[in-house]
Amino acid sequence: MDRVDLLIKNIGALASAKGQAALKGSEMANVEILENCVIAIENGIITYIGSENGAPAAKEVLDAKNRLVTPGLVDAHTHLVFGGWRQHEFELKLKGAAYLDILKAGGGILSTVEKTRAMAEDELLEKAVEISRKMADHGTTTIEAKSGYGLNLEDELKQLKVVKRLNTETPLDFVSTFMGAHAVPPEYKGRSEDYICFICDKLLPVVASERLAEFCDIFCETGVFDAALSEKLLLKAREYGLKLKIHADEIDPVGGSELAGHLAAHSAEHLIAATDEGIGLMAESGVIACLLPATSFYLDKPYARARYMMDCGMAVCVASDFNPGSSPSFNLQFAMNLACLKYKLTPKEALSAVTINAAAAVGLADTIGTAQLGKKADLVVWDAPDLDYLFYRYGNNQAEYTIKNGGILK
Ligand code: IZC
Ligand code: ZN
Repeated sequence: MDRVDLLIKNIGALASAKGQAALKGSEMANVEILENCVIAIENGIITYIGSENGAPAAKEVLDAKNRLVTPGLVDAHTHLVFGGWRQHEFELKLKGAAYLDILKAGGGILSTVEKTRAMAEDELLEKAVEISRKMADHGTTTIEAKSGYGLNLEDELKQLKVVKRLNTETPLDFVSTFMGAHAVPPEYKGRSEDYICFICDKLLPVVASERLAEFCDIFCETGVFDAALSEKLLLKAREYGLKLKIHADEIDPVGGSELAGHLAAHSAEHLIAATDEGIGLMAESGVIACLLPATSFYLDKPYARARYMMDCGMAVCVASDFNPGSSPSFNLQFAMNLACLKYKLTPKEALSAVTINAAAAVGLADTIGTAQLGKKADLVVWDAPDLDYLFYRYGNNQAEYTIKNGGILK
């Protein structure tokens, strides 16, 4: 018999959910722990999980040394491709300037737009490749990445092309989200409706025909885009075949979660200020709650009501929201700690939130998000003996090995 490509042996505990769909509410605790096992990988796919006795011979063996293995982390919400950083706003923020006030004054997202427009596609790519490498070092194997720092035809397409190239020029998988409606650009100051019309008429058709995105997202927020404009854009995006995401009620309850429910959006993001009614509507229509606790931490805001959403039957996903403003950390492990400490998720529930539910949030639950036969061999060997330990420690990178499509990246 031919030898398989890779055998991970001496796995102390393999922790993984099962299945090909998001886990809702109490189902999120359905994580199985298999002790003392091995995993065989062929052509990037998991082909054997079980005892070492029955395992196939392998060309390469990785010794997990009795540590914990989980599916690779899926970061289902990032603004990965951007120019510059925003350290010049840090003191302002420490002195009490609010996120939306900085944006209103032409800073925040708009300061990143200026720097992103000024960078060439290749430079943006180089920066994103470098960051994605570090994300993989921290256990992340699939990344959703949004545009939204171009805010004109040329620079939005430039960002989306970078995401497309990341897929071919790095070992990781990227899911592309078009977020031209991230802010009102200076050229359209005070004319948000005209800008949405521009996106609908000029940008969306190109994004769709060049197949540059799978999802469309919008920042539905006070002073950015209201619920009516958000609905207009998202309905148009759906006509073009894009799946829908919505930054809903991050800071103020402006009808974003209700809209997500009415539209049966694929996912709704943030939801810090979501109302009971909005949560009820989203639960009814199967919207995935993509929660971003590192942003609550960094903006010093309340934490989304994850447990309530789960009690209402929603599937909760947790992501980093990595971006240069409200969450300048790509370390998904920190968001996982906060999911336990602030949302009060158990380690099993929090693991589901960053694996199977995150995979579902980016439309990939059939191929990633669990360690199961036939799924992609995206795995992390943690410097941890068990799942509780992984979530209880914080502040240091606990990923020992990151395996993507059967290849050892770290
Ligand atoms: O660059 O500030 N919330 N968009 C909506 C962001 C945060 C990213 C940013
Ligand atoms: Zn975001």
